[in-house]
Amino acid sequence: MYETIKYYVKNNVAWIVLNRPDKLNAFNAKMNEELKAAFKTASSSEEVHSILLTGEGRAFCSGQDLTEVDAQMDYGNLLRESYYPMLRQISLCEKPIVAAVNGVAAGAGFSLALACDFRLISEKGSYLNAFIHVGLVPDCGNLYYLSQLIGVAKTLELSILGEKVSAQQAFNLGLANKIIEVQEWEDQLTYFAEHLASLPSKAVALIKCSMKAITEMPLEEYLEFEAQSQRIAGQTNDHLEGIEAFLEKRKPVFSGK
Ligand code: T3D
Repeated sequence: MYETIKYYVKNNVAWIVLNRPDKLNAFNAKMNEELKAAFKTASSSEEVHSILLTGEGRAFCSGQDLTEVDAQMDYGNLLRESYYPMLRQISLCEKPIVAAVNGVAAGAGFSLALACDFRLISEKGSYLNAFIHVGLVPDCGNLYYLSQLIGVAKTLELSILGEKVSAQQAFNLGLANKIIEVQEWEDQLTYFAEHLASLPSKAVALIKCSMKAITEMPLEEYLEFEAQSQRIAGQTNDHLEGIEAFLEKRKPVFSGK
């Protein structure tokens, strides 16, 4: 049984629900591990033809749990050991994966939605490339996926300014396949995932594999570059200040050091 997520299969769809609502479904090590296990199970199950990932409560995922980071930590290693195995499991999956963005998707939670094949966003949903607010660089493949979806200029804007992207803006940018009204949320996302599950699985898998072949090699190189950058960013005073300010619920004052 899982502690930090829910997992069940219905009508050939594996539902994976991030389940730490008190922390807006922030990632901790356990959730990373369980998410990886759930994607592995869904990937290998004959019963499962599509996967739907969403969040319990009012958020999709608020990124790394900031109450569990330690200033002494090597973030490069944390990414390599905890996040990348989970992301690789997603990348290896031949079945279509839908991120159902029910609320805010921030930091690594935004990256997680970007790593999926489809994004359905609730009219209450939003994206936030929050890394800059805690003095970090976007990680978990964020810039890699984001620049493929929306281009370099918009990626830079979202990443450096760190402004919230509403559901409508996300749709206009191409970061959502569909906006869903709140009262239709459950029905529409179920319909979408079950429709995907009903498509020719092999053809769907081959399309996914073809897309991956285009990008796989550079991603490995990029992830290593990203891990190095994050290690450096994680050692700055501005990162410490960002974390302290977040925990103290005040505006951070960055020094550029
Ligand atoms: O390699 C490494 O490990 C580094 C990796 C980094 C990857 C990252 O993801 S870095 C970015 C981490 N995420 C963030 O910086 C986002 C932080 N959260 C927010 O900015 C805001 O919470 C949101 C914009 C997501 C939502 O705002 P709002 O006003 O709707 O909710 P809130 O009041 O801020 O949050 C509600 C509760 O959730 C609150 O707890 P409380 O006061 O009710 O007890 C808040 O502390 C908690 N929470 C929200 N996000 C996180 C969190 N707790 C821990 N970690 C979080 N990321």
